[in-house]
Amino acid sequence: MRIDVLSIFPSYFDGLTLSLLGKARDAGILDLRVRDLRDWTSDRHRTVDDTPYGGGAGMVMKPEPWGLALDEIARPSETPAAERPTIIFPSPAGEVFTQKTARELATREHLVFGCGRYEGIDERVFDYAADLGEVRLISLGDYVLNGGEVATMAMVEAIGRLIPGVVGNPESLVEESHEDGLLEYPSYTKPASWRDHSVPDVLLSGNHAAIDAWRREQQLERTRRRRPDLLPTDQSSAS
Ligand code: 6GU
Repeated sequence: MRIDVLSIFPSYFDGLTLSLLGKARDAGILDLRVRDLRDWTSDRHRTVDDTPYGGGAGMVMKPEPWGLALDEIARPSETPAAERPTIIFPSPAGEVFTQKTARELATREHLVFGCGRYEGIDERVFDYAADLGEVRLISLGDYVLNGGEVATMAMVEAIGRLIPGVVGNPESLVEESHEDGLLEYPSYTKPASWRDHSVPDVLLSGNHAAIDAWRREQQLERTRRRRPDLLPTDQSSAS
């Protein structure tokens, strides 16, 4: 998979060279390219923002650097078979990113992330990008960050670890929170008793059917308690 990131703070993404994703890059499974949006400016100050038409607080990202950058990065490739890129703009005004979104995007050949700052990007950039690929505005959740960089890092990590070969043991992908629509069960390791807290007896029993049943019940119980919104609504008790 190829992932291009456009940002005015490319050094934010240095962390993606660490750990699993760094290994995936070294192994050639993930071709991650981080680019500085200011490389597509031509004025002395490398300006990427301007005041908003109609007034209002803050600055808006100018369309011109985005247009030039997308022309270079998202333009249909010379390879005729290659699919059009999926162009993602992290935005608190977008659809909410979930494990389902990550699974869907992990099947793509080429993702482009456009990280906005300030009050946002000139709306025409999204229209223009739609001529080059599939455009998605995606939010991490209902809170506000200062820009798209942290959101992009979260999405690249969630997507990247689903690419075959990135996570060594594919079984560890299956047993996680959200993969089966429930929160994951609690995990314990040695010692069996630690500072007066002991590991639940069933996990020491060697009875695998009982362990499976206990883990399932724990998943349901903590999902009911912490994230009832994840459970199907009970039609039978509807008034
Ligand atoms: Cl994707 N961007 C910004 N700026 N804030 C956010 C967000 C994204 N998701 C949640 N808050």
